[in-house]
Amino acid sequence: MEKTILHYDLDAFYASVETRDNKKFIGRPLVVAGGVVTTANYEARKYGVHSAMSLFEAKKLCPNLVVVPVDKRKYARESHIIHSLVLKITHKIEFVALDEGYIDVTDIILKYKSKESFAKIFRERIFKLTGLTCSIGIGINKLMAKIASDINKPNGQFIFNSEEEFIEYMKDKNIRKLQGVGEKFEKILKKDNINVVGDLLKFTFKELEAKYGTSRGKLLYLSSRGIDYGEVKFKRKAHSIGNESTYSFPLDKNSDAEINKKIFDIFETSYARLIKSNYLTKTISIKIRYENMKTISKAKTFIMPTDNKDYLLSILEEILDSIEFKGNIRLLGVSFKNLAKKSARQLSFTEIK
Ligand code: TTP
Ligand code: MG
Repeated sequence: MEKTILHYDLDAFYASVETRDNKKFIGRPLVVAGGVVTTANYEARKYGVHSAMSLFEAKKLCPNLVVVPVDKRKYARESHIIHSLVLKITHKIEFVALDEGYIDVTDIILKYKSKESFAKIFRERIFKLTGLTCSIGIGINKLMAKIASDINKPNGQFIFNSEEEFIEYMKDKNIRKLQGVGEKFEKILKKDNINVVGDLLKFTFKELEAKYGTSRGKLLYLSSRGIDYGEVKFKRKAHSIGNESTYSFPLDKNSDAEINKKIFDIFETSYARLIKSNYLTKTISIKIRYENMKTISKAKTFIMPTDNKDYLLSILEEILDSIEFKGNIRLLGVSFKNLAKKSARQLSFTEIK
């Protein structure tokens, strides 16, 4: 049976939360930023301000810009409210970011008048609960739903009912609309005179594969035709315990001693949390965010769950030794994953009533 997949994405998420909480910001260009813009509201976007831009550059483009610091915990709370709402109706959901997710609504939609009315009700429910607007896309797979949710952004919705409808809409759109076609790939394609999605329809899979390699050929062939067999995967949130610090003055990538000291301090807090929660861990992970917002994490998993501090510290050092810092650092974090309750033990058959 054909599926119905919904993709939702909150509008200017961090910025909308901040505006909701401070009415005097309404209608003013605003960014949520440290040294770098995480998001710009739609008023600021009119000036060309966008995420990943330095705050300095953003202020140059828009001198009367309102700047609000990042409060990740606050946004995570909103995200949690939305997740709880969705989980009340279905577990067929894949949360892909704090403000974004796919829901398989194949069965649910049957109880509603139409896809349009379901999408509208969904947006209204989110607004009522959080005071935030979101955009929704519905398609017969994830690929279509994701592209659809962007079409009438902000506070809008769009629906593709079939591959034909998708192709009809996309054929004259820029190839950048396809997920996976970034700036560099776009340049390559344009050199080959492939400018709009419709240009891809002239090629067979074999031809695209020969030109651009198997994985990119496949991406182009399938996504230009709206084909996607990926399931909505419900992933339980990985349980982890940890701590992280953000630096408004990024740490110099060459100051090893300072960086190490910071990591060990963060470890102390994470470790205290681990002990307090009565968990053992099998994985330590270090997270690093650079000035340009690129975030990496490096983890090491060991065989036996443990909470032995010396052992964990030795693993932490091993990970640190293997990292080469690629830029000045804006955030550091240490977390423990693969957790097991310390008191957990196997029940014997006689204990199972
Ligand atoms: P997005 O959904 O990409 O952007 P958005 O919700 O701000 O705007 P849109 O209306 O276009 O959906 O990202 C969601 C949040 O993730 C965003 O509010 C801030 C955060 N974020 C960063 O911290 N850094 C980034 O580089 C990006 C792109 C987003
Ligand atoms: Mg968003």
